[in-house]
Amino acid sequence: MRILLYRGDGVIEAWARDFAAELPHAETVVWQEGERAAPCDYAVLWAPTPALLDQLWNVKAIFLMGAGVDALLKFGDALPPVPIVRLGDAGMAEQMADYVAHAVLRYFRRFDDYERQAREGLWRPLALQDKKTFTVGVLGLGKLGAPVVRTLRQLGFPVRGWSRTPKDLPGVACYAGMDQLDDFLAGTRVLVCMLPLTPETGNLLDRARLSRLPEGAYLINVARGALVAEPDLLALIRAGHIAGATLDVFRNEPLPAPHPFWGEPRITITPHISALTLREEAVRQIAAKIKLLDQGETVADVVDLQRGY
Ligand code: NDP
Ligand code: OXD
Repeated sequence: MRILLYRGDGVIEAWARDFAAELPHAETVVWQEGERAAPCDYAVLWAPTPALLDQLWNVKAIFLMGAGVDALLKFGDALPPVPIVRLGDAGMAEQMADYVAHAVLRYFRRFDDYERQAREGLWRPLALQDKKTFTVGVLGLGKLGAPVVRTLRQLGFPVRGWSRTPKDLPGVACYAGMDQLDDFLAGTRVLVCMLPLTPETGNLLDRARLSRLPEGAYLINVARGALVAEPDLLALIRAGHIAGATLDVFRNEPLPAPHPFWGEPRITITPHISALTLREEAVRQIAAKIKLLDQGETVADVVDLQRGY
């Protein structure tokens, strides 16, 4: 069996070493731009070029080194007609839960305000907010969203969730579909975005939808920047309707130097790190799926091209 490896954004050698350890009978081939790929059974990649995709029409499956598939699906008709398999959790859910819990607690306990006060030399206790009414709403209840919801419940927050298809999660008020989105937003104090970027979800959080949130609501986006209409968010923060945001993802990454988000103190910025791919866990998961496919079995996390995730 031959496995082609490629990472458009970084080093691949350690991946090749780990695959060799997990699948000792497989030959791993690191593809370089400008090369003609040797015939391969599987490709494992991230951020491919059109030239690479063009050479993958005969592989049995393409595996992604990440959870989001938007950057691959944008190739449309140029995509090889083979199954595309993304990572399912692979250690990312715990990181997401840590990140979101931190951001929610930081806003709930007013640590931003205390930091500002400390810089001004102010010793001033602020009113404690009421946790019973401090509802956190999570958009997206999938491999990453569902564990985040569980963590928020454990922290004692009222939690509501929104997905495409109806869900039944213990202790969570579940909403589904566009028809229920406005109601979901109207009762959400902190909105956490964990949706895939698809033709249906792009710009979902525009001025109209963000305005449905109650005054003083807070946004945490750990999914994809293009889910949010950035100028609308900024305008609503400046108008005081949205209290602030913690953003890990942006329409253009790295966030360009002159972007107004950089200068807005109510926006906390991190560089797309809320859940990093853990190489060893990812290789273990992909290798296990390759073994299953090779035995003619089905695997989880195959992307549905119609849905776009
Ligand atoms: P999943 O595919 O497991 O879950 C997606 C969830 O979104 C599902 O609950 C799905 O609903 C819901 N959804 C999709 N489309 C719609 C829609 N039109 N309306 C309502 N709900 C919808 O994805 P993951 O949880 O694994 O990952 C989510 C996203 O997180 C990834 O797509 C990626 O963009 C982002 N990500 C970001 C990282 C970072 O470091 N910032 C790292 C990893 C991922 P249903 O359950 O009904 O299908
Ligand atoms: C992913 C990501 O989708 O890193 O895995 O954003």
